[in-house]
Amino acid sequence: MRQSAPGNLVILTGAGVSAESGLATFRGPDGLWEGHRVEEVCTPQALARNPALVHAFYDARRAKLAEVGPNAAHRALARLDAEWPGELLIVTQNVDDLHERAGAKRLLHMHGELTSALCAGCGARIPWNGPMGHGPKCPACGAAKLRPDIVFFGEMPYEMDRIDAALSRADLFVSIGTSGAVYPAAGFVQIARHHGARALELNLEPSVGSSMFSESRMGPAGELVPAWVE
Ligand code: BJW
Ligand code: ZN
Repeated sequence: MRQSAPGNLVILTGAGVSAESGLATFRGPDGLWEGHRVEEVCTPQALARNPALVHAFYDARRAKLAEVGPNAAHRALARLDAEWPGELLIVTQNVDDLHERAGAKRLLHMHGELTSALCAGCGARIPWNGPMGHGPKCPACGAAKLRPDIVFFGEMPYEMDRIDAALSRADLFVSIGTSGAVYPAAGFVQIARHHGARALELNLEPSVGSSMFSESRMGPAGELVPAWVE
C-alpha cells in the first residue's frame, strides 16, 4: 500500500481472515457447531446453565487451532506491521492466535483468546493450551473456577478505550473478513469516518455496513490482503 506520508492505520479483522487457514467462520453455511448457533453457546447464561457444552465448544476450537497455521493474509498484515512507520493497530475479533504466529506485534484481541483462561473470581488471565474440562480451579486465587477467556454476548470487549483512541486518530480504517453483524466492532467504521478517516473493506461478500466504506474490494483475504499491502 503506497502512500506519501505515513498515516495512522486501524485494521479490524474477523473470522474471514482465518477461513483459508481452515478455521470455520460463524455465520457462513458451515458456521454451526453441532447444531448450535454461536449466540446460543457464547453467553454467560449458557456457561452457567450448561458448562459442559460451553467448555466442549471451546476445547474443540482450541484443539483445532493446534492443527492450523497462519495464511497469506496474516503474513501480509505482519509484514505491514513490521514496516509501517506510522501508527498502526490490528484489532482482531478472532480468538485464534494466527496473527501473532505470523509475527504481528501491534495487535489486540478485543473478544479474548482461546489460548488464555479467565478466573471469574479474581480476574486473572492465565495462558492455557490444553482442554479445560469442566473448569479447573484458578491457580492464582485457588477459589474460583477458570472459564474460557472469551468475551461472551453481553460482556464488555477488551481494550475499548485503546480502540476508541486509535479510531479517533486513524487516517485509514480497514475492515477485513468480518460480517459486521456484531457490535461494538460493527460500529468502528462509523466512528473512524466521523473522525475523518477513509475506510476500506476487504471481504468475500459485502458486510452489513458495506455502504459506510469509501471503497470495497471483494475476494478471498489470502489474495486481497497481500495485494493491498504490496
Ligand atoms: C471471508 C472469507 C475469506 C469468509 N476471505 N473474507 C447494538 C445493536 C444491537 C446489538 C448490540 C449492539 N451493541 C451490542 C449489542 C449486543 C451484542 C451484539 O452485537 N449482538 C448482535 C448479534 C446484534 N454485542 C455484545 O454483546 C458485545 N458486547 C457488548 O456490546 O458489550 C457492551 C458494550 C456497550 C458499549 C460499548 C462497548 C460494549 C460482545 C460481543 C462478543 C462477540 N463474541 C463472539 C464469540 C467469541 C469468540 C469465539 O467464540 O470465537 O465473537 S461472537 C462471534 O462473532 C465472534 C466474532 O468475533 C464475532 C464477529 O464475527 P465475524 O468475525 O464477523 O464472523 P462472521 O462469521 O460473522 O463473518 C465472516 C465474514 O468473513 C463474512 O463477511 C464472510 O463473507 C467473510 N469471509 N471467508 C475474506 N476467505
Ligand atoms: Zn482466581
